[in-house]
Amino acid sequence: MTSPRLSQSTLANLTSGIAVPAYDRAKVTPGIVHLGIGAFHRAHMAVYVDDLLGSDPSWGIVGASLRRPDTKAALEPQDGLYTIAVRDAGGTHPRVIGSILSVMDANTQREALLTLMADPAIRIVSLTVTEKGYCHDPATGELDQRHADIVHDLANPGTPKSAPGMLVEALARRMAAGVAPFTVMSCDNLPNNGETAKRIVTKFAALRDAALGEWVETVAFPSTMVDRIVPSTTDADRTEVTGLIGAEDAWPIMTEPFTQWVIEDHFPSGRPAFETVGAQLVKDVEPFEHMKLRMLNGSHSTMAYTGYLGGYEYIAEVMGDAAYVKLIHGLMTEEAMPTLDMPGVDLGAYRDQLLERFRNPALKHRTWQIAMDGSQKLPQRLLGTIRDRLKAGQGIERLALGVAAWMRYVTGVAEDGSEIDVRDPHALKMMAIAADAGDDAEALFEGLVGLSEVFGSDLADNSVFRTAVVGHLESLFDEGARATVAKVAQ
Ligand code: CS2
Repeated sequence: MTSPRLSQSTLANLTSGIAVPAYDRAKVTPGIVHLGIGAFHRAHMAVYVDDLLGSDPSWGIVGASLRRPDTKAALEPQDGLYTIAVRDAGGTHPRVIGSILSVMDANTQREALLTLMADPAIRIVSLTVTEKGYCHDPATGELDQRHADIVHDLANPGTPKSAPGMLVEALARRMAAGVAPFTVMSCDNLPNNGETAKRIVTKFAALRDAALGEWVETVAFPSTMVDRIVPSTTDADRTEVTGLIGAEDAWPIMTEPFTQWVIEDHFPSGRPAFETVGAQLVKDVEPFEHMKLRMLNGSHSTMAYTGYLGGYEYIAEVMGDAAYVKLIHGLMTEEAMPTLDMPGVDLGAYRDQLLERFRNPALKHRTWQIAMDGSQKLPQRLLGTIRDRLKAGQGIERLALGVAAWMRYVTGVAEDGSEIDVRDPHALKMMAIAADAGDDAEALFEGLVGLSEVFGSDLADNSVFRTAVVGHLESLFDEGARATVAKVAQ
């Protein structure tokens, strides 16, 4: 028997005991537009908002996708409803989320989306557009004015494609109509994500028009530190969730029990009472961002490249290899933690909790998924830590292995000679560099370190960095990832 589709009208007939929205969805009105309605947003912010709509229904979310229409196609027949399925060793625990009122596809509904973003009812525009969605230079955090979408949006400001272009056009319409700006809340894994978003968006606005640039200077861009591990949903997940809830969900979200959200409390146009649903509202998010990017994400990227090369498909499998665990424990303890200044936070306990989360056997988190977009991720995950340590004359052996494994990975050829599907905005450029270098570690390092948008101009000339990374690269080529990890972990 096929199950009915999850929707407002089938909500009452789900398997008994499944948690569903406890508030009247008909009373919820939009207060937030979210750009980049991917799995992460639906496992994180949309859940916090779901928790608070019962006490304040004026903060419903309208989600928008800037690239692919598939989320809209999945959620529209479901009236925006979807399941989050929390997985741990004890099983899969489903809950239906109702905070997303509708989803818009920016490519086909651009004008309607801009009109909504300009509506005074919208007081927050939040973002999970991934690192590359900011159209910036990851090494400096500045707007990349040569980016094809930015060139397009400056020439066609009324029909923008990029996130900065959409934000600025909506803000321009608010300015023209005498409507106060919305607050822009970045929820991406960027350092100082609020400040970074502000720098990029105000630059774009100023390039459009000086007066607009000045007005955008007054917009609030609070920083946030977001954390929840969210692997991509598979067909097997869809089948499992459909069986559990008794209705077909075209796009459930699979996640872990842990969730964290630290938010800079700067919302002049108002905000939901996020603190009542588990978020931490603070004055300065930066230390939390550093801690998370350097410890969680730095470990993740290192495990993704060394793990993929070593033949491990999932993070939990990597964690089954004692040498890898030792490497990651050492990377956090010896190399990342000493660079962090977190009074009142027990970093050792934070590390141990991360190792436990990475071990979650029920979470099928692919190394390949985390390996994506490394050129956008390396600067804040590994290179900042490396710079701090080099300045202090401290060792970088494990961090340098993360960088070397990335360089080895982007050659596009695995250890068994099979092709690696390298997903990265610079993939073509990097694979051309790799093809020229062959298996000459020095030449590969030389070519890739020349990507100044990733490495800036300082690291290429640093002999300690060069020696460490080239040494690891030679070992990766000659002995393979598992043997190299075992050696470096010692
Ligand atoms: C991961 C992150 O895919 C990746 O690059 O490192 O998405 C990670 O799972 C989240 O930042 C956890 O909060």
